[in-house]
Amino acid sequence: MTYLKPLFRHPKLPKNKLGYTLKEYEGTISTLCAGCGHDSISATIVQACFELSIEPHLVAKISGIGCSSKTPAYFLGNSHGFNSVHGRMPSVATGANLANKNMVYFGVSGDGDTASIGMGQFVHVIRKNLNMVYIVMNNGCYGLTKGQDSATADVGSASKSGHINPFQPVDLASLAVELGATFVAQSFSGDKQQLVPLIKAAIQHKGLAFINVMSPCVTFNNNPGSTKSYDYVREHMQATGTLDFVPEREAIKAEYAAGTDTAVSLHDGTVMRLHKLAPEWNPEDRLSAVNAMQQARAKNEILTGLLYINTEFGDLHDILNTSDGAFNTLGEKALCPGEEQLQAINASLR
Ligand SMILES: Cc1ncc(C[n+]2csc(CCOP(=O)(O)OP(=O)(O)O)c2C)c(N)n1
Ligand code: SF4
Repeated sequence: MTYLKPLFRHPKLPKNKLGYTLKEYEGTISTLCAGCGHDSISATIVQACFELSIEPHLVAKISGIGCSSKTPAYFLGNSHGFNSVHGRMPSVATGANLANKNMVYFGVSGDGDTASIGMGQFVHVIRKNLNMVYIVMNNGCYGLTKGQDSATADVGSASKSGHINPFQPVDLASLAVELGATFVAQSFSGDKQQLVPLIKAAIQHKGLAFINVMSPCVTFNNNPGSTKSYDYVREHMQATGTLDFVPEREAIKAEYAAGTDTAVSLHDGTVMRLHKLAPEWNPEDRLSAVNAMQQARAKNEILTGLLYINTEFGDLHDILNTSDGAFNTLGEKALCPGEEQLQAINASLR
């Protein structure tokens, strides 16, 4: 059996600015269960990268362990990928990013991978504002190891085995805002219309862009009584607003009503236009984001869309004042500044 997709493509398939079709952004055939939310998220990443005309060889996909962490094999087959260790995606991504800042980084994780074994790494990568898109495919269970409750499972939620979770959930989006994340969004694998512009904006954001995506596990946690099932998520989604992503130099075509609309300029000149549905919420104000999330939680709603953004804060490279080029492009002189410099450093430390 082969997992490679056939190379044949219709000659009239639409092409992006680089002359690539959507196919150039796909990966191998998925081995996940049919209907798994994670596959829809992979398709959304493919769509976002195609629409932004990103060079696939300038993308690195790093993941941990889990069904979710397997997905980088199923998108961007022409990009770099590293399937690391359970919960350790952030530190591997940090190393790669520090060695080469001129790439787009996708960190792919699950709720088990991030909210349990990887919690420490999640916390610190946010503090460091690493320039990457951090996606959690959140199904409230450990899909790969047969559906045990994860730390994001809601209290009182029932899994397919009938087990009722007795513990309070970890709310990853609220935690990310609390820790100082500079871009926090929440979405649903079944809402491609919302997720594509969110991923595009996250790619353009300079700093850590965290997206918590509800992604139902059809095999172990899609039953009545589960709060991470397709039916439950669809019924309880409450969008903060709709989002338009306007690439640099492209005219803004839509009409925006004053008062309910906000434009956020990203570092590279691209603009996010938000049509707000929650009037008291301001995506650039941390307190109002926290408020909106708490209120949604009290009503058992899942707040989706962009929740918070801060474009003022520098990423890890700015904080550390790192060199401009990737390590592999630095010559001997830059890498080995010589005896005199070494003596000066030693002297300064005595
Ligand atoms: C150090 C270590 N501990 C435990 C495991 C077993 N394990 C593999 S995947 C996983 C949890 C996966 O859950 P999640 O991250 O939510 O991903 P999903 O499969 O649900 O997409 C666990 C506990 C492991 N691989 N390595
Ligand atoms: S077990 Fe669940 S999470 Fe894993 S592939 Fe199947 S549906 Fe997806």
